[in-house]
Amino acid sequence: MLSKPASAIRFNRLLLTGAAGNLGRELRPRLRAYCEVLRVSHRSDLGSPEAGEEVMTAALEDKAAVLALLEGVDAVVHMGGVSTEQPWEDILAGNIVGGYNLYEAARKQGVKRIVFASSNHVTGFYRQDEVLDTHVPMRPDGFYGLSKAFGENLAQLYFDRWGIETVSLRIGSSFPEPADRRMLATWMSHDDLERLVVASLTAPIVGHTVIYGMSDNSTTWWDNTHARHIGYRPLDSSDVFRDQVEARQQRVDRNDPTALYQGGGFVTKGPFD
Ligand code: 15L
Repeated sequence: MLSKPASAIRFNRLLLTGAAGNLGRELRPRLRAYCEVLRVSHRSDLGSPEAGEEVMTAALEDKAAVLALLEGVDAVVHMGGVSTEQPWEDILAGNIVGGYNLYEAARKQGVKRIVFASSNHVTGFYRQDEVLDTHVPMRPDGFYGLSKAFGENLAQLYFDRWGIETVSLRIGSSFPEPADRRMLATWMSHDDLERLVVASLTAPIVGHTVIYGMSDNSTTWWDNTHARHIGYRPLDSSDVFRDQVEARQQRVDRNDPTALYQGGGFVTKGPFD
């Protein structure tokens, strides 16, 4: 966790959705430092609030619950929804219907900034020998990536029609350490995730900006030139793990689609029926 001065508090009430998910759990204690009140939500009960928190239970497909969730909120960090390839019905409920409910609630409640956990799987069918900027056409690698593409388009619509600003974070692989060679390119430390979310919340003008969520890795497939106004500066790098990752995974099969495409294992997952 980063050390912050008291002046780090910039919001009255922030909402964190998906607070019990992998990245929600990481962000929950970190975001408390940036607001007077952190409202945390999940589809299942989160138990008692920590100091400085409000806890709410809301399934994203429940329109009325999501409308109540956004009442009195300055900005949203939207980590909720389905975060891997899953049966279509779950993706439809959490990411498509849920995304619509969230933006409709933002419009009705006057919330003006959303930081949206999109995913690198929006462009997962580009090859690992290509370097993409954030304006290339989407090439989702599955139904999950497709739902994140919908989320980004939803964000664009709500900015163009109603002026609600979003930073869509195409998050790579945010884990304690890179697990394999692919993650030498896609890895983002949890401290860099915090830096990215805070920069996205506080940049003065963002419209709808797309930015890849990665650390300062030597191997990279993504170029954030078009998002430099966000002011995100990663301070960590997968490079410190390179030797051990390469020792663990000495060979890469060039004929394996999961090695060829940026989406890795996601390019062959599902559908599930
Ligand atoms: C994602 O979008 C997932 O949420 C996460 O679990 C990782 O698998 C990540 O992508 C990745 O591409 O490594």
